[in-house]
Amino acid sequence: ANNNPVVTLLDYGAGNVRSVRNAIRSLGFDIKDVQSPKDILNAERLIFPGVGAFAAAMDVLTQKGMAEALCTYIQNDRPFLGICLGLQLLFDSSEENGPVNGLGLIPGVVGRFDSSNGLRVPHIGWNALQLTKNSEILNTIRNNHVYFVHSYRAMPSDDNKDWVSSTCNYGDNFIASVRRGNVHAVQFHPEKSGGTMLLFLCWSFCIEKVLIPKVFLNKGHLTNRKLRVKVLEVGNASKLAKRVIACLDVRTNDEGDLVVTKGDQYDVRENTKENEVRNLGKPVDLAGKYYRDGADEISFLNITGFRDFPLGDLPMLQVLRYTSERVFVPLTVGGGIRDFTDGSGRYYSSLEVASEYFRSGADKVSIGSDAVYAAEEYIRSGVKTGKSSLEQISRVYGNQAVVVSIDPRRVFLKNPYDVDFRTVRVSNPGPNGEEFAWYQCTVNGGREDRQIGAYELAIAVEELGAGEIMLNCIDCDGQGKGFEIDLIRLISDAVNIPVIASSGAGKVEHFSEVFKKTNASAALAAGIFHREELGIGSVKKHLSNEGIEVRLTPY
Ligand code: 1PR
Repeated sequence: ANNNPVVTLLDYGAGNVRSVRNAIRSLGFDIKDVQSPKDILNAERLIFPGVGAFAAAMDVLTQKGMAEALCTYIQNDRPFLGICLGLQLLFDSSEENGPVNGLGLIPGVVGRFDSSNGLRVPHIGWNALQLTKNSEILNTIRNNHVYFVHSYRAMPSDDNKDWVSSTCNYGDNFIASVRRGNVHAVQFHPEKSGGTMLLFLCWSFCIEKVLIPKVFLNKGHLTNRKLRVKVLEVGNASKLAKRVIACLDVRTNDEGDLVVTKGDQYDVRENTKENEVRNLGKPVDLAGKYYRDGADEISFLNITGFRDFPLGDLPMLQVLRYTSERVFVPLTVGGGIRDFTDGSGRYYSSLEVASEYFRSGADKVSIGSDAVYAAEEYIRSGVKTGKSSLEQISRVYGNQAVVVSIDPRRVFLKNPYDVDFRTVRVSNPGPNGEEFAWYQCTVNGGREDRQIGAYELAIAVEELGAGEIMLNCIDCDGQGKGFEIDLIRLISDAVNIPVIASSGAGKVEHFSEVFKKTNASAALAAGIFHREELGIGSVKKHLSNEGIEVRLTPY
């Protein structure tokens, strides 16, 4: 018989709660799923990880009679933890596709972040908390960054001040967490906030009963007390941190094994007689290592997805499943997200492909080629059809779940008016003294050039619903000579969504350079991490020494 404590999970089927499940299990709890309102009323501890849109969630809760049960449960001060939408639903109402009524337990209206002053929305990344209430749980993590991803938020007011336990500053001070008695809710994602935040999940349910799951203790190399001290020591959080992302380009090698590979300007084959696919390790192992080293996010790119059908590629789904059981920071997966008809004539929509990735543990999907086609069509016709993969996935899962990966190549120009695309004056002139360049988008892993610039693409995909841009540069990929600053500055100034700078990192100074000279929100690297030339910890330490705020981890 299993004596693990049980957590009841309210998963109303509107989206992916896999990461919450994984986090709860990793803490040594068993999970009981809510099937009926009675299960809510009988729960010993209830976690409500709200996902999807506010209105849809309220509809389901009301239809299933769960809204009433939830109100009763919370009003009776039973142990409760709401996460993200699970916090927002407690308020009076939301402006998301509304106004829509919420559960009405906390006074206030949930509104959208105001992006009119250039604030990047969604708010994605690791930010700091300001405690407004003394709470043992929050005290423990007070100096550490926690992971947020949302476009809507509730604001503190006189009417709800009894509830608010912490705020976070992003544009303005919004409510990061509420607490009253045994009822907790957080706007951030403890399940995605690294090891520190697992403690939050754990303690918010156990501390009163001093029931720290054994599994957790056995796993950690520190006792809770020591860990607590350690956590407090390293914390320095004061604002939104710049993110450091490890990227794993994944493909099947010639023996049929899924391996992490890495190209030079997108060529992943060794310069040998056999011309084999470069093999830098196993995807799940490497992801785990980068997580422990302090990566703020992990990206998997299925780099042959444009020609192979990803749902036929079960190992990739398996990689996501295993990784999401061990890695508690956001996971992005890309490659092959588009409509597809397989050999037997069965049609799969891009939404089905994305849904399968989400179900397997991805938090975001990244779209490359298909986003280029959608942007071209949109620019040509001026009409949003709503049918592109980008639009459909962002409508169902929210734009924070959709990244567009841009693979441009630099084209030098003598005269900036030679092309119809946005050009830049380059910092380093071209081979024939050219002082200008435009950045031409490509598809199919850089194999085909398209008549659209990175600037035009970025603006179009933001309008079509992208929540973030992963900005590669084929010329710099694998070269270790630094990021393409001219390009990253151009794009990060052009859009209001976060931009991830990618391609070319070779030393710690390249990371500080990109953050000092551009408005990138994150920097991504692959080769230097895989070849162990640089650790994520040393990158973070350097950034921190340079006065750039990053999330530090207690390990
Ligand atoms: O077009 O939707 O199927 O998506 C394909 C995805 O696969 C795109 O995101 C595309 O960037 C990626 N991809 C396709 N072919 C390659 C290749 O290398 N042959 N990888 C490829 C792109 C770029 C980054 C790399 C950075 C940092 N790799 O992922 O990790 O450049 O590298 P570095 O730090 O070593 O310089 P679709």
